[in-house]
Amino acid sequence: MSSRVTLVSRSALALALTATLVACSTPSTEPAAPRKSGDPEGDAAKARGEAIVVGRAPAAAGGLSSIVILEPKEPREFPPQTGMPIMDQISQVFTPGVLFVRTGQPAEFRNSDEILHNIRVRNDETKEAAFNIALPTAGTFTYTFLKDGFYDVGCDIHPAMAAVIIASKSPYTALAETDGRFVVDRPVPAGAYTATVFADIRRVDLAVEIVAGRTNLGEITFPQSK
Ligand SMILES: [Cu+2]
Repeated sequence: MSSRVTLVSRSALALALTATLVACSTPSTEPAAPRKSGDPEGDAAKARGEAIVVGRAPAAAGGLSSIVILEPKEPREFPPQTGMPIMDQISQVFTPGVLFVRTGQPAEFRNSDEILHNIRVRNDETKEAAFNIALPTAGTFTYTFLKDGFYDVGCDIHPAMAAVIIASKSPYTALAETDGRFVVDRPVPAGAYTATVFADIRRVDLAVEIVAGRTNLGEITFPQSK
């Protein structure tokens, strides 16, 4: 296992953190569950050469739960998305507040409120605008993100409205529970991957081996900042 920690800037969650971080993660790959283990989901995945991938990332901090993205070591084509990711505006709240989208595939934005909103989206790292559009009641807008990364979402009319979009080519992503537990959104084909874990403004990249059946990445920890 190797790991690498870098800092990411997420202005939506901006917190001052000056510490230099050192990798301190101990993921483990557990063998697939045996037959009649009471894990029919894992057994079914195993029969397809895939794995249910679970683990525990740091608990939510800075208003955002941890995020996990698995990228295969060997680049490959991913299956296209089966449904369009949707971010709505309901009672002056972006819903959901965190949305995964697939880079190069469309996502839809909606306004279900009786009032006008706009949607301003920019890449959090480069601060480059993705788009900024006005969206009247019942309006929809479709956009295709072209670059992997975190995007800040806001409405200039209602400054309290904020959301985060995570664009990734890989469909193997997870938004952790507030206590840090996560299950990757869909079964993952067995093989070597890089698991990137974002917790607050910290990021760690872990080399992991996904074994068909059920792979537990264990507890992913970050050192305490000084
Ligand atoms: Cu608004």
